[in-house]
Amino acid sequence: MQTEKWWQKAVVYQVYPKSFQDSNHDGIGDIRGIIQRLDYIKTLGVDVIWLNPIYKSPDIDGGYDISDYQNINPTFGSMADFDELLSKAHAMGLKIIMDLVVNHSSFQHDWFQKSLASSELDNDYRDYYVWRDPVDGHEPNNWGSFFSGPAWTYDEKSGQYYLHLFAKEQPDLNWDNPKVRHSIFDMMNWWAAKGIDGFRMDVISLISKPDGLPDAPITGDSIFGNPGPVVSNGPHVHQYIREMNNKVLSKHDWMTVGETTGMNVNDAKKYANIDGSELDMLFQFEHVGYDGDTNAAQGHFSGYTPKLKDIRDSIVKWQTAFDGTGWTSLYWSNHDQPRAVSWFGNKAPEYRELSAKMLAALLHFLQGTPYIYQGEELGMTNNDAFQSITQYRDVETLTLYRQTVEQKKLTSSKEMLDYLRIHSRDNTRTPMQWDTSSNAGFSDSTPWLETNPNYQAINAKAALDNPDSIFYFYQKLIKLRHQLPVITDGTFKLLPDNEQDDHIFAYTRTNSETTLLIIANFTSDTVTRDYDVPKAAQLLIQNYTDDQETTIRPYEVKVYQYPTKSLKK
Ligand code: TEU
Ligand code: CA
Repeated sequence: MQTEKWWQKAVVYQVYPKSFQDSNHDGIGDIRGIIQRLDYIKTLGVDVIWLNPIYKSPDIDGGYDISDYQNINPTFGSMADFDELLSKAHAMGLKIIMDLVVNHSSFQHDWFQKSLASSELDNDYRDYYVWRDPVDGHEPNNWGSFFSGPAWTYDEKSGQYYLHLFAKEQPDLNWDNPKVRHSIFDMMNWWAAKGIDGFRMDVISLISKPDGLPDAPITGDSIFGNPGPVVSNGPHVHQYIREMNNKVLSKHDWMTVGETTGMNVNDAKKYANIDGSELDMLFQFEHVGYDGDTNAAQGHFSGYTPKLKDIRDSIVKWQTAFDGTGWTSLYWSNHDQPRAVSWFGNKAPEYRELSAKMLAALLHFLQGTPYIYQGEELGMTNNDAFQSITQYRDVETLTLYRQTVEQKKLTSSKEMLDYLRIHSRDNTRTPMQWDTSSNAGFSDSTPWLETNPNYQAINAKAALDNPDSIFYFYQKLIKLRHQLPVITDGTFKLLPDNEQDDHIFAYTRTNSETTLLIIANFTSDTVTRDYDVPKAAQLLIQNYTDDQETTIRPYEVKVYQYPTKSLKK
C-alpha cells in the first residue's frame, strides 16, 4: 500500500438533509437543523459528513435535479447557513463532502433554459445538452429512462429530442463539449475555495455517451432498451475524469467517491486506481443488488430475499481484488436503498438490535471506507405504515407505480405496495427519529414524508440512554478503526469451508502484528461451528452478553483479536 491517505481511516456519516432535522417549522429538514445536530454526529465518532444535494433545485428527484450549482435551495437555508455549518463542523474536527450531480442538471438550470430557447440551434448553450433529430418520426434510439418511460423528450419548438437518462426534468449534460467540462470544473474549484473536503459524484460512470448513441438491449417485456450497459464506462469517461483530476481534484486534499452502476471489478479499478489519477473510491451496487428478477414488470421491486452466498461472494470478490491495488467503499444502505436492518437483517423485535449489530460489525471490519446512512446507527427500519401510494413522494416509486399498476396493469396495486414497503427509496427517506415527541422530534409541523410510527421505541434519545444500544456499538466500531491499523491495512481472507455456508460469514484480517477473526451469523438459526480460535485470542466485539464458543446463536457476531504469531490451540 502507498502512503496512507486520511480517508483510508475515516468513517463517513451520510446526512439526507430533507429528513434530518427541521429548524424552522415547515416540516422539511434544513441546514440549521444539521448545525443543531452536529454534537450528535460528533458523539458517534465519525470523521466525515456526506451531504445529499442541498443546491437550488425544483426538487423533482430529491435535489438530484440542480438548477443552480452555486446556490443553496432556500428550503434548506442560505449560503451563510452553509458557511456556518462548514466552519462549525471543521472546528469540531468533522469534514464535509458534497454531492456532485453533473451527469444531468435540472431542466430549470439556466443552461437548459438557454439551450431550449435557441430556435436556430446554433446558440452557445444548445450544445450543453444532448439533442438529436427524430428518426422516422420517433425517438432517436430505443433507450428507456432509469425511472421508466422513454429517455427522450420531444421539444416542439426546435423539432428535436433531448436525452434524459432519469426524469424528463433531468436533461443529460453533453460532456463531449469542452465548455460544459470547464464550467463544471470551475464550479468545483469555487466550492473548493469555500473549503469543502470532497465530492460524492452522482452516476459518474454515465457521463460519456457512446458514439452514435446505439440502441440498447431490450430485456423482459419492456418496450425500451436498458441504456445501463450501453452508457456505463463510455468511450471518454476516463479522459474526462483525468481532466477533472488534473484541473480540480489534484489541487485539493480531498476525498472523492464516484457512484457507478453495473460496475465490475476491472472497470472499477480504472476509476479508483492506486496512482490517484482519477477518483479515490467508488460506490458499486453488486452486494446490495440481489433483488430478484430485474426483467420483471415492476423492475427491481420484488419480494425476493437476498441470499448470504451471493452477498458474501460479492464482498469476497471486491475485498480480494482491491487489496493493495485500490480502495473501496463499504455500505449497507443509502438514500436509494432499503433500510439495512429490514433488507439484510431482521426487524422482528427480538432480532432487530442483534441483526443491526451483526451487520455493522460484519461491514466495519472489512477493508475500505465505511458509510453509515443516517438512522442506521439506531437500527431504523422500513416504514410498514406506508399502505397507500398517496403516502409516497419519490419520483422513481410514483413513476413506476403509475406505469405498471395504472397504465399497463401489469401488477396489482396490493402487490406493488407490498414490494414498495421493501424497496421504495422513501423507506430510508422518512424523518430521522430523535425522540418520543411529536414527529419524532424531527419537526413540530407535518413532515414532508410521514414519520415511521415506531419512533416511540426506536429513537436517538433512547439509544443514547442505553449503554448496550446499536448507537454505542457503532461508536465502538468506529473507535476501533481509528485505533487498530489491521482494520485499514490487513489482508482479507475468507475462512476455509465458509464459501458454501448458508448461515455464517467468517473471515480474518491479518497484518504482521495482529489478526482479527470475524464470525457472523446472517440468520435466525442457531448453529454449531468449530473454528480454530487460538488460545491467545481475546473477544474484542460481541452482540450477546456471554460467549458459548461453538454455539452460534441468531444473528450473533463475535470478533476475536490475537497476535498473528500466536500459537494455535
Ligand atoms: O442514483 C443512481 C441510480 O443508479 C439510481 O437510479 C438507482 O438505480 C435507484 O435509485 C435504485 O432504486 C443516483 C442518486 O443516488 C439517486 O438518488 C438519483 O435519483 C439518481 O442518481 C439521479 O440523479
Ligand atoms: Ca425547515
